[in-house]
Amino acid sequence: MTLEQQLRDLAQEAVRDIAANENLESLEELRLKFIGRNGAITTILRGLGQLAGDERKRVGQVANEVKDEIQSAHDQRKRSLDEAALTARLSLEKIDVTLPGTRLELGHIHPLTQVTEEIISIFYGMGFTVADGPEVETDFYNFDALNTPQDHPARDEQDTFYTNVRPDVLLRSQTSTVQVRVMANSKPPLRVISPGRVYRNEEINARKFPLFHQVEGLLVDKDVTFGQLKGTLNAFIRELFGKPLKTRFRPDFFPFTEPSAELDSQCPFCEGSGCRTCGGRGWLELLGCGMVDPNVLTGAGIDPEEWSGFAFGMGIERLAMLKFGINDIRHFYNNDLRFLRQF
Ligand code: 2NM
Repeated sequence: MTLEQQLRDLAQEAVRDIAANENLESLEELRLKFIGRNGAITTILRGLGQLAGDERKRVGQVANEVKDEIQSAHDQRKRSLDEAALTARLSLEKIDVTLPGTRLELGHIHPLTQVTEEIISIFYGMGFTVADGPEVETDFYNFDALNTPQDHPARDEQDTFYTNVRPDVLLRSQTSTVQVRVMANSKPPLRVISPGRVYRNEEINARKFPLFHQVEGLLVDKDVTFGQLKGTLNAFIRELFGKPLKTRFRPDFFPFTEPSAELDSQCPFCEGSGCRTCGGRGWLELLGCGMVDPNVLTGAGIDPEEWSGFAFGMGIERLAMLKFGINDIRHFYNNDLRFLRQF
Protein backbone atom coordinates (compact mmCIF):
# COMPACT_ATOMS: atom_id res chain seq x y z
CA MET A 1 0.00 0.00 0.00
CA THR A 2 1.35 3.40 -0.93
CA LEU A 3 1.84 6.06 1.68
CA GLU A 4 -0.87 8.13 0.01
CA GLN A 5 -3.31 5.25 0.28
CA GLN A 6 -2.34 4.78 3.93
CA LEU A 7 -3.04 8.49 4.53
CA ARG A 8 -6.43 8.35 2.84
CA ASP A 9 -7.38 5.25 4.90
CA LEU A 10 -6.29 6.99 8.10
CA ALA A 11 -8.37 10.04 7.17
CA GLN A 12 -11.43 7.92 6.55
CA GLU A 13 -11.01 6.09 9.84
CA ALA A 14 -10.44 9.33 11.74
CA VAL A 15 -13.44 11.14 10.27
CA ARG A 16 -15.68 8.15 10.97
CA ASP A 17 -14.50 7.79 14.59
CA ILE A 18 -14.75 11.50 15.21
CA ALA A 19 -18.29 11.71 13.85
CA ALA A 20 -19.36 8.79 16.05
CA ASN A 21 -17.72 10.20 19.16
CA GLU A 22 -19.95 11.15 22.07
CA ASN A 23 -17.80 12.98 24.59
CA LEU A 24 -15.11 15.63 24.79
CA GLU A 25 -12.49 13.51 26.54
CA SER A 26 -12.44 10.68 24.01
CA LEU A 27 -12.62 13.28 21.22
CA GLU A 28 -9.34 14.72 22.50
CA GLU A 29 -7.87 11.17 22.57
CA LEU A 30 -8.82 10.75 18.90
CA ARG A 31 -7.23 14.08 17.98
CA LEU A 32 -4.00 12.99 19.68
CA LYS A 33 -4.13 9.54 18.02
CA PHE A 34 -4.21 11.01 14.49
CA ILE A 35 -2.82 14.54 14.47
CA GLY A 36 -1.27 14.99 17.92
CA ARG A 37 2.50 15.37 18.37
CA ASN A 38 2.94 11.57 18.24
CA GLY A 39 -0.11 10.89 16.09
CA ALA A 40 -0.18 8.68 12.97
CA ILE A 41 -0.29 11.53 10.43
CA THR A 42 2.41 13.48 12.26
CA THR A 43 4.67 10.43 12.26
CA ILE A 44 4.29 10.10 8.48
CA LEU A 45 4.97 13.82 8.00
CA ARG A 46 8.10 13.48 10.12
CA GLY A 47 9.37 10.60 7.93
CA LEU A 48 9.08 12.67 4.67
CA GLY A 49 12.77 13.60 4.79
CA GLN A 50 13.72 10.06 3.77
CA LEU A 51 11.67 10.14 0.53
CA ALA A 52 12.85 11.26 -2.88
CA GLY A 53 12.02 14.87 -3.81
CA ASP A 54 9.09 14.10 -6.11
CA GLU A 55 7.36 11.63 -3.85
CA ARG A 56 8.11 13.79 -0.82
CA LYS A 57 6.20 16.66 -2.41
CA ARG A 58 3.16 14.53 -3.31
CA VAL A 59 2.94 12.67 -0.01
CA GLY A 60 3.57 15.89 1.91
CA GLN A 61 0.69 17.60 0.14
CA VAL A 62 -1.70 14.69 0.79
CA ALA A 63 -0.58 14.46 4.43
CA ASN A 64 -1.29 18.15 4.96
CA GLU A 65 -4.68 17.88 3.24
CA VAL A 66 -5.57 14.88 5.39
CA LYS A 67 -4.38 16.66 8.52
CA ASP A 68 -6.59 19.68 7.76
CA GLU A 69 -9.52 17.40 7.00
CA ILE A 70 -9.18 15.61 10.36
CA GLN A 71 -8.64 18.90 12.18
CA SER A 72 -11.82 20.41 10.77
CA ALA A 73 -13.84 17.23 11.46
CA HIS A 74 -12.55 17.45 15.03
CA ASP A 75 -13.37 21.16 15.36
CA GLN A 76 -16.88 20.67 14.08
CA ARG A 77 -17.53 17.76 16.43
CA LYS A 78 -16.07 19.70 19.33
CA ARG A 79 -18.37 22.66 18.66
CA SER A 80 -21.45 20.50 18.70
CA LEU A 81 -20.35 18.61 21.84
CA ASP A 82 -19.56 21.95 23.60
CA GLU A 83 -22.95 23.28 22.63
CA ALA A 84 -24.73 20.17 23.91
CA ALA A 85 -22.78 20.38 27.19
CA LEU A 86 -23.73 24.04 27.62
CA THR A 87 -27.39 23.35 26.91
CA ALA A 88 -27.37 20.53 29.46
CA ARG A 89 -25.72 22.77 32.05
CA LEU A 90 -28.10 25.65 31.44
CA SER A 91 -31.13 23.47 31.99
CA LEU A 92 -29.57 21.94 35.11
CA GLU A 93 -28.51 25.24 36.70
CA LYS A 94 -31.66 27.11 35.89
CA ILE A 95 -32.70 29.58 38.65
CA ASP A 96 -36.08 31.16 39.01
CA VAL A 97 -35.34 34.79 39.81
CA THR A 98 -39.00 35.42 40.57
CA LEU A 99 -38.96 33.10 43.64
CA PRO A 100 -39.03 34.96 46.99
CA GLY A 101 -35.59 35.34 48.66
CA THR A 102 -34.44 33.84 51.96
CA ARG A 103 -35.66 36.16 54.67
CA LEU A 104 -33.05 37.11 57.31
CA GLU A 105 -34.63 37.47 60.72
CA LEU A 106 -33.48 40.61 62.49
CA GLY A 107 -32.71 40.43 66.19
CA HIS A 108 -33.62 43.19 68.62
CA ILE A 109 -32.51 44.72 71.90
CA HIS A 110 -33.12 42.60 75.03
CA PRO A 111 -35.92 44.06 77.23
CA LEU A 112 -33.48 44.65 80.12
CA THR A 113 -31.15 46.59 77.84
CA GLN A 114 -34.10 48.56 76.46
CA VAL A 115 -35.08 49.67 79.95
CA THR A 116 -31.46 50.40 80.91
CA GLU A 117 -31.03 52.57 77.83
CA GLU A 118 -34.26 54.39 78.57
CA ILE A 119 -33.17 55.11 82.16
CA ILE A 120 -29.78 56.35 80.94
CA SER A 121 -31.45 58.58 78.38
CA ILE A 122 -33.78 60.16 80.98
CA PHE A 123 -30.93 60.97 83.38
CA TYR A 124 -28.73 62.11 80.53
CA GLY A 125 -31.40 64.74 79.86
CA MET A 126 -30.90 65.98 83.44
CA GLY A 127 -27.13 66.32 83.10
CA PHE A 128 -25.98 62.93 84.41
CA THR A 129 -23.23 60.95 82.70
CA VAL A 130 -22.65 57.20 82.84
CA ALA A 131 -19.82 55.68 84.87
CA ASP A 132 -18.86 52.04 85.22
CA GLY A 133 -16.45 49.92 87.20
CA PRO A 134 -15.37 46.35 88.00
CA GLU A 135 -17.86 43.61 88.91
CA VAL A 136 -15.18 41.85 90.95
CA GLU A 137 -14.53 44.21 93.85
CA THR A 138 -12.91 44.46 97.23
CA ASP A 139 -15.01 44.67 100.38
CA PHE A 140 -13.58 48.17 100.84
CA TYR A 141 -15.49 49.60 97.86
CA ASN A 142 -18.54 47.38 98.32
CA PHE A 143 -18.95 47.86 102.09
CA ASP A 144 -16.42 49.89 104.13
CA ALA A 145 -16.51 52.97 101.88
CA LEU A 146 -20.31 52.79 101.95
CA ASN A 147 -20.50 53.07 105.71
CA THR A 148 -21.37 49.39 106.09
CA PRO A 149 -19.50 48.03 109.14
CA GLN A 150 -17.77 44.64 109.48
CA ASP A 151 -20.67 43.01 111.33
CA HIS A 152 -23.45 44.25 109.03
CA PRO A 153 -25.78 41.43 107.87
CA ALA A 154 -25.30 42.37 104.19
CA ARG A 155 -21.73 41.05 104.52
CA ASP A 156 -22.92 37.58 105.52
CA GLU A 157 -21.96 34.67 103.25
CA GLN A 158 -25.69 34.08 102.85
CA ASP A 159 -25.98 37.46 101.14
CA THR A 160 -22.74 38.06 99.24
CA PHE A 161 -20.53 35.97 96.93
CA TYR A 162 -16.94 35.87 98.11
CA THR A 163 -14.07 34.56 95.96
CA ASN A 164 -11.12 32.37 96.82
CA VAL A 165 -8.77 34.97 95.32
CA ARG A 166 -8.45 36.77 98.65
CA PRO A 167 -10.80 36.99 101.64
CA ASP A 168 -11.60 40.64 100.78
CA VAL A 169 -12.39 40.03 97.07
CA LEU A 170 -16.06 39.59 96.22
CA LEU A 171 -18.65 40.09 93.48
CA ARG A 172 -20.16 43.55 93.94
CA SER A 173 -23.63 43.49 95.46
CA GLN A 174 -24.43 47.07 94.39
CA THR A 175 -23.07 49.53 91.83
CA SER A 176 -22.49 52.17 94.53
CA THR A 177 -18.89 50.88 94.33
CA VAL A 178 -18.68 52.90 91.11
CA GLN A 179 -19.97 56.06 92.83
CA VAL A 180 -17.28 55.67 95.49
CA ARG A 181 -14.60 55.45 92.80
CA VAL A 182 -16.02 58.50 91.01
CA MET A 183 -16.05 60.54 94.25
CA ALA A 184 -12.49 59.46 95.06
CA ASN A 185 -11.14 60.16 91.57
CA SER A 186 -12.83 63.42 90.56
CA LYS A 187 -13.77 66.78 92.03
CA PRO A 188 -17.36 67.86 92.70
CA PRO A 189 -19.81 68.97 91.42
CA LEU A 190 -20.72 65.45 90.25
CA ARG A 191 -23.69 63.94 88.45
CA VAL A 192 -23.30 60.27 87.52
CA ILE A 193 -25.37 57.15 87.13
CA SER A 194 -23.91 53.65 87.13
CA PRO A 195 -25.88 50.92 85.40
CA GLY A 196 -24.52 47.38 85.67
CA ARG A 197 -24.59 43.81 86.91
CA VAL A 198 -24.66 43.05 90.61
CA TYR A 199 -24.60 39.74 92.49
CA ARG A 200 -26.34 38.51 95.63
CA ASN A 201 -26.25 35.08 97.19
CA GLU A 202 -29.93 34.44 96.83
CA GLU A 203 -32.27 31.48 96.42
CA ILE A 204 -33.84 31.67 92.95
CA ASN A 205 -37.57 32.31 92.75
CA ALA A 206 -40.00 34.38 90.64
CA ARG A 207 -38.68 37.65 92.08
CA LYS A 208 -35.04 36.90 92.95
CA PHE A 209 -32.02 35.84 90.93
CA PRO A 210 -28.37 35.76 92.08
CA LEU A 211 -27.41 38.05 89.22
CA PHE A 212 -29.40 41.16 88.42
CA HIS A 213 -28.95 44.73 87.22
CA GLN A 214 -29.04 48.06 88.99
CA VAL A 215 -28.82 51.71 88.12
CA GLU A 216 -27.54 53.86 90.94
CA GLY A 217 -27.27 57.63 90.74
CA LEU A 218 -25.24 60.23 92.59
CA LEU A 219 -25.31 64.03 92.64
CA VAL A 220 -22.83 66.05 94.69
CA ASP A 221 -22.95 69.83 94.71
CA LYS A 222 -23.24 72.80 97.09
CA ASP A 223 -26.33 72.92 99.35
CA VAL A 224 -28.11 69.95 97.78
CA THR A 225 -31.59 69.45 99.24
CA PHE A 226 -34.00 66.57 99.69
CA GLY A 227 -36.42 68.66 97.61
CA GLN A 228 -34.02 68.46 94.67
CA LEU A 229 -33.84 64.69 95.12
CA LYS A 230 -37.66 64.50 95.03
CA GLY A 231 -37.89 66.74 91.96
CA THR A 232 -35.26 64.71 90.11
CA LEU A 233 -36.91 61.36 90.86
CA ASN A 234 -40.43 62.65 90.16
CA ALA A 235 -39.26 63.83 86.73
CA PHE A 236 -37.66 60.41 86.18
CA ILE A 237 -40.87 58.50 87.07
CA ARG A 238 -42.96 60.77 84.86
CA GLU A 239 -40.71 60.10 81.87
CA LEU A 240 -40.27 56.38 82.54
CA PHE A 241 -44.01 55.68 82.58
CA GLY A 242 -44.90 58.41 80.12
CA LYS A 243 -47.57 60.00 82.34
CA PRO A 244 -47.82 61.96 85.58
CA LEU A 245 -48.23 59.50 88.47
CA LYS A 246 -48.35 60.52 92.11
CA THR A 247 -45.30 59.53 94.15
CA ARG A 248 -44.67 59.22 97.86
CA PHE A 249 -41.45 58.98 99.86
CA ARG A 250 -41.51 56.63 102.86
CA PRO A 251 -38.73 56.71 105.47
CA ASP A 252 -36.29 53.81 105.11
CA PHE A 253 -32.74 53.00 106.14
CA PHE A 254 -29.55 52.53 104.12
CA PRO A 255 -26.07 52.65 105.68
CA PHE A 256 -24.81 55.09 103.04
CA THR A 257 -27.59 57.70 103.12
CA GLU A 258 -29.15 59.78 105.90
CA PRO A 259 -32.01 60.40 105.79
CA SER A 260 -33.06 57.53 103.52
CA ALA A 261 -36.36 56.84 101.80
CA GLU A 262 -38.20 54.40 99.62
CA LEU A 263 -39.96 55.92 96.60
CA ASP A 264 -43.42 54.55 95.73
CA SER A 265 -45.38 55.62 92.68
CA GLN A 266 -49.01 55.09 91.85
CA CYS A 267 -49.40 51.87 89.89
CA PRO A 268 -49.09 52.74 86.17
CA PHE A 269 -51.63 50.03 85.28
CA CYS A 270 -54.59 50.98 87.50
CA GLU A 271 -53.40 54.52 88.35
CA GLY A 272 -54.11 53.94 92.02
CA SER A 273 -57.39 52.06 92.09
CA GLY A 274 -55.77 48.67 92.76
CA CYS A 275 -55.09 45.79 90.36
CA ARG A 276 -53.20 42.51 90.12
CA THR A 277 -49.82 44.14 89.38
CA CYS A 278 -49.88 46.27 92.54
CA GLY A 279 -51.61 43.57 94.60
CA GLY A 280 -54.67 45.79 95.05
CA ARG A 281 -52.63 48.43 96.89
CA GLY A 282 -52.58 51.07 94.14
CA TRP A 283 -48.91 51.81 94.90
CA LEU A 284 -45.60 50.25 93.78
CA GLU A 285 -42.23 50.36 95.52
CA LEU A 286 -39.82 51.54 92.85
CA LEU A 287 -36.46 52.53 94.32
CA GLY A 288 -34.39 53.57 97.33
CA CYS A 289 -32.79 56.97 97.82
CA GLY A 290 -31.44 59.45 100.33
CA MET A 291 -28.95 62.18 101.16
CA VAL A 292 -25.37 60.86 100.98
CA ASP A 293 -24.10 60.19 104.50
CA PRO A 294 -21.32 62.65 105.48
CA ASN A 295 -19.17 59.62 106.45
CA VAL A 296 -19.32 58.36 102.84
CA LEU A 297 -18.28 61.77 101.48
CA THR A 298 -15.40 62.06 103.95
CA GLY A 299 -14.23 58.51 103.18
CA ALA A 300 -14.08 59.35 99.48
CA GLY A 301 -12.11 62.58 100.09
CA ILE A 302 -14.97 65.08 99.79
CA ASP A 303 -15.47 67.67 102.55
CA PRO A 304 -19.08 67.35 103.82
CA GLU A 305 -18.91 70.88 105.23
CA GLU A 306 -18.50 72.21 101.70
CA TRP A 307 -20.44 69.66 99.65
CA SER A 308 -23.58 67.59 100.01
CA GLY A 309 -25.38 65.16 97.75
CA PHE A 310 -28.18 62.77 97.08
CA ALA A 311 -28.11 59.22 95.76
CA PHE A 312 -30.58 56.61 94.62
CA GLY A 313 -30.61 53.02 93.44
CA MET A 314 -33.06 50.88 91.51
CA GLY A 315 -33.32 47.30 90.28
CA ILE A 316 -33.69 47.21 86.51
CA GLU A 317 -35.39 43.80 86.41
CA ARG A 318 -38.08 45.04 88.79
CA LEU A 319 -38.73 48.17 86.72
CA ALA A 320 -38.78 46.15 83.48
CA MET A 321 -41.22 43.64 85.02
CA LEU A 322 -43.55 46.48 86.03
CA LYS A 323 -43.20 48.33 82.74
CA PHE A 324 -43.85 45.24 80.58
CA GLY A 325 -46.12 43.30 82.97
CA ILE A 326 -43.67 40.37 83.34
CA ASN A 327 -44.39 38.09 86.31
CA ASP A 328 -41.19 36.03 86.65
CA ILE A 329 -37.61 37.36 86.72
CA ARG A 330 -36.30 34.06 85.29
CA HIS A 331 -37.82 34.91 81.89
CA PHE A 332 -35.04 37.49 81.39
CA TYR A 333 -32.30 34.85 81.49
CA ASN A 334 -33.88 31.83 79.79
CA ASN A 335 -33.29 33.29 76.32
CA ASP A 336 -36.53 31.76 75.09
CA LEU A 337 -37.33 33.55 71.84
CA ARG A 338 -41.06 33.10 72.42
CA PHE A 339 -40.59 35.40 75.42
CA LEU A 340 -38.03 37.79 73.97
CA ARG A 341 -39.94 38.38 70.72
CA GLN A 342 -42.73 40.06 72.70
CA PHE A 343 -40.64 43.11 73.59
C1 2NM B 1 -29.61 52.93 96.96
C2 2NM B 1 -30.39 53.65 97.86
C3 2NM B 1 -29.89 54.83 98.40
C4 2NM B 1 -26.51 54.99 96.82
C5 2NM B 1 -25.63 55.64 97.62
C6 2NM B 1 -24.51 55.84 96.89
C7 2NM B 1 -23.27 56.52 97.30
F1 2NM B 1 -22.22 55.93 96.72
F2 2NM B 1 -23.30 57.75 96.92
F3 2NM B 1 -23.15 56.45 98.60
N1 2NM B 1 -24.70 55.27 95.70
N2 2NM B 1 -25.95 54.76 95.66
C8 2NM B 1 -27.86 54.54 97.16
C9 2NM B 1 -28.62 55.26 98.04
C10 2NM B 1 -28.36 53.38 96.61
O1 2NM B 1 -30.01 51.77 96.38
C11 2NM B 1 -31.21 51.19 96.75
